[in-house]
Amino acid sequence: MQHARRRLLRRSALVSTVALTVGLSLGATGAGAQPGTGAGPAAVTAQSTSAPKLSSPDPGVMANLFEWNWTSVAKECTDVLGPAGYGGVQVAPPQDSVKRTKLGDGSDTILHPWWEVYQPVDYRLTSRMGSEAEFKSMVKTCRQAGVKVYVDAVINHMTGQGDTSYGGRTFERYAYSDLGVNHNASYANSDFHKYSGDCPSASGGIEDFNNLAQVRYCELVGLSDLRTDTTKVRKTLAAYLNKLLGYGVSGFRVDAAKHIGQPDLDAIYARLHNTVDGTRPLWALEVFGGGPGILSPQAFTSSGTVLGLDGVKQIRDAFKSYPDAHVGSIATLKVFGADSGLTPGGKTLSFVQNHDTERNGDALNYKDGARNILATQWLLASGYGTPQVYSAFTFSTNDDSPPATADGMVTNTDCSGGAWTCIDRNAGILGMVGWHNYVGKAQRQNWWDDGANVIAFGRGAKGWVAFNNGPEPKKITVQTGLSAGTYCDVVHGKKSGGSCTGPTITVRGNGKATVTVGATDAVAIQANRRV
Ligand code: ARE
Ligand code: CA
Repeated sequence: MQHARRRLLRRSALVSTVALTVGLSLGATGAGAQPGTGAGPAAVTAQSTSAPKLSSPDPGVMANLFEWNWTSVAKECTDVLGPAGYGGVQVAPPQDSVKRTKLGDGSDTILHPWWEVYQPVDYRLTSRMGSEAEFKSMVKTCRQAGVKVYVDAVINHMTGQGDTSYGGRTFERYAYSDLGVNHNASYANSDFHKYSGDCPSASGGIEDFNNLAQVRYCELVGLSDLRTDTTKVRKTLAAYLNKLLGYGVSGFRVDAAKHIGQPDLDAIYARLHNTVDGTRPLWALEVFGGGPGILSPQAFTSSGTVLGLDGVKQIRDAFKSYPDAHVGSIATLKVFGADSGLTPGGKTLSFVQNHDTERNGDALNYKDGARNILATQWLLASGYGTPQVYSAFTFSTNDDSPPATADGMVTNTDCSGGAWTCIDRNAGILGMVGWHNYVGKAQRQNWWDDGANVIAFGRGAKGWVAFNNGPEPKKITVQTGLSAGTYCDVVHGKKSGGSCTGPTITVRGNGKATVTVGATDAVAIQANRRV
């Protein structure tokens, strides 16, 4: 008990130091995330009554435990994420969703595909990941472990199919009674763009992803598009998100943010309460690249943080494997971030893959094995964005359900059976989470590469790392920027007492070290892990 409490105190001291030193550039993000004057009258009223403007702090490294059930998320926070120094965890959409009782068209073979959760029915937290009580308890447990919780918020639309929900409610499309928030508001026809006349496409769906009105007002893959431009819908959505904030949630990944649009996003954000920590909530907007002008991820950085979906493709192309087994060239990563055309790091949630891109070919995925781990370790070392480590379930078809009961309820994560990837627990990744936290915002220096697939760099005098994406081990002699000494390789070992449980690396008086980096492997040292 005493021991656990001491550990907790130490963690929170660590977290606040990280927030102070690392949070500065994100401080600017938070300020920028405050809606501007164009947010409309509703936003202005809400803002004048809300607490003083505060920025959202740097979340630190986030694990994205996609569709882990709440009990398993809680356990992971306590057993793995907190002790390793993860600052946050992103969880799947927790609101009540469609529960399919029959298959769709002929191509449809899976009754409870993973994507059921993206079809809200109401805002009670009765999902396939667990009950409202389990959700609340998970948030509490994670926070006690020093891990903040970020929720995937599905607020652009309601369901596109089905008639019953995990919470046992029945509905018809465009008529969802008793939503469970905002005095049990309901949605009726008049709350959907289908009936507002704003959608210009013939089919009522988004036929052209470059057409502004279609993107905002038409239906994304046939999902009932909410009139987020009305005060009633904004109030209802804000009531849902404020309920989550009240439970201790620290912010949101906003699903389909491109389809809500900046003015509506700003107006909804202006209605949000502060987090229980007294800061503004994280507002991480899902905007796929490719759209012109106002539809581009860059154009959403004035409304919040954005997901690094273009970065995912650059990482894939540098490492390469999926789907054609070719090796790319990680020497290209000397330039990565705003200088390679991506959104600025301080405004970006960066990752190697998420649940869409691991399936659509845009990204490396768990099937790339060591190469995927290597890329994740590189991301943690790069200093770009707020890095997420994606950890989910294995699949053979794009629609596969996570491991679940016949009824669709997700079963507890079992990291031994091969059904879950548990990448967040990989020992080398855990080592790099600690390394990332230790080097903080230290500048990259002493870049070295072989022109192909071996790279090395330091972060100030605090840490040094090398990656080999090639098929053979490679011996390199390079400047590390660290002072002379023998250091524990935190990718393959841990410092325990005065020694390292894995290999060590010796830095000579001139700062140079001679190191062999294994094939598809990394090594990393940090100034506070000297043996
Ligand atoms: C399912 C069925 C559909 C059915 C629908 C409604 O698959 O056949 O019509 O239900 O009944 C996820 C799944 C969908 C699923 C949906 C609802 O991926 O297959 O539909 O859940 O259950 C665009 C959007 C972007 C969106 C992607 C998928 O801009 O916001 O499409 N991503 C988020 C989530 C998804 C989720 C949804 C949104 C919906 O991350 O997981 O869908 O909540 C170009 C464009 C992009 C476009 C991209 C598509 O790059 O520029 O804008 O992304 O193509 O690849
Ligand atoms: Ca919309």
